[in-house]
Amino acid sequence: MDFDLSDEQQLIRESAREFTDKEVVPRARENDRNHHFDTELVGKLAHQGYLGAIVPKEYGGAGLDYVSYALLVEEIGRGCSAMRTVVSVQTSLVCSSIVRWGSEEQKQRWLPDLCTGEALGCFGLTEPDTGSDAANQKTRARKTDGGWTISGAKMWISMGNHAKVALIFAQTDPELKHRGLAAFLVPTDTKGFSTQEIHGKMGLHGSDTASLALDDVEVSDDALMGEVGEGFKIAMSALDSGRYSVAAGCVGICQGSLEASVAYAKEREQFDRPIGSFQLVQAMIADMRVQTDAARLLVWRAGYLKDQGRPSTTETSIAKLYATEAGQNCSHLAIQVHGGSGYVDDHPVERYYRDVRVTTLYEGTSQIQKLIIGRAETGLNALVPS
Ligand code: COS
Repeated sequence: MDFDLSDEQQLIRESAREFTDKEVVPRARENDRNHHFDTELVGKLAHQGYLGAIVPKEYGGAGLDYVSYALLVEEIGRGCSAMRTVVSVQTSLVCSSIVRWGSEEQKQRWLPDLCTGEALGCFGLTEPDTGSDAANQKTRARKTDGGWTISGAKMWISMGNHAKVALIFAQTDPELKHRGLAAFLVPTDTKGFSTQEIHGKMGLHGSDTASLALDDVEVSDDALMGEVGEGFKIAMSALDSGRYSVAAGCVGICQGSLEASVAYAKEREQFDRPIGSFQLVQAMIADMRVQTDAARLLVWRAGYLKDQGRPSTTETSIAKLYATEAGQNCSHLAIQVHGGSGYVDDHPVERYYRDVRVTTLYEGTSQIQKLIIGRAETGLNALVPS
């Protein structure tokens, strides 16, 4: 077993750290306060090659391995979860799906623009009545001469208001259940496609979140990605990458919580001593360190399996479950270390605490991850009680 990163991976990590400290961190608080989706910063992420980092070079990506991808996602996640969400959705949910399932024509059409940030993509799986039960899509796709007509609604869609292409999952034949689903690459300027911004989120204020409406949206046959009936597999394989990316982002929140707490505990004095010299404060710091390390190693293990082309669904769920829960614990502890100062946005920990909350919900709740892990461990399906 080799826990060392290669020289190239170390370089990727260092440059992502530098980029995050120089470009992402200074804007994070204001973007959060102003609920501003920072498209200029998205352009900088793209310029760094962080959108589509795992896309092969021939399609405009950086051609990175999954462990390297985790390193850069961790750094962006330490800086700002709203920007990390852009990287995760664009790269893992949209680009990686097109790389794996798209036709050559679809790859040529979308990947170069997605990698340069010329186009943003969104992932249209969740619906107002369809969350954990992802196979139960109400959106319908009806075959027409030379194409498809799609109607339905999607909910909680990151980047939905800015995307040029939406990966839409729709049912073609309800009798077939999950085997009737199909995936479509829908240009968002198609007639009948509209979006609305979702307001009132607890966190991720710098992220764009939308509901989508598809009202008899007509697309040609070349919008269909994969075969009819492969939609559910496409969605699940996208989530294998998306959950990994969310987990890596949460390692960034853990690391950021730890670093902010160590710095504050050394500087803040009470009883004529830095609070970091108190055992109970060190206990909190130790808890953060342990959870950060454990989360990171679980992410790297899942990445190692992905890089080898080996099955990684269970290990990805383990990493996602642990890292998202660790992110909540660490940001919670970090506020405790900061005391009253942690309750306002002078320090990043207040934002970490709000931003991390969604990560045990989106891309599969913690409960869904436990059911996937439990099924793998026992061979018994407890997903839907019979
Ligand atoms: N990659 C490729 N295919 C997969 C897969 C994966 N990771 N996981 C499952 N599949 C395939 C299975 O092989 C099976 O194929 P067949 O039809 O050929 O047998 C099919 O998909 C159905 O799989 P499974 O039986 O596991 O589906 P279940 O209905 O039992 O469970 C859960 C599906 C609940 C795990 C799934 O719906 C899920 O992950 N829900 C959460 C959805 C989610 O994360 N939403 C957030 C959206 S993004 S914000």
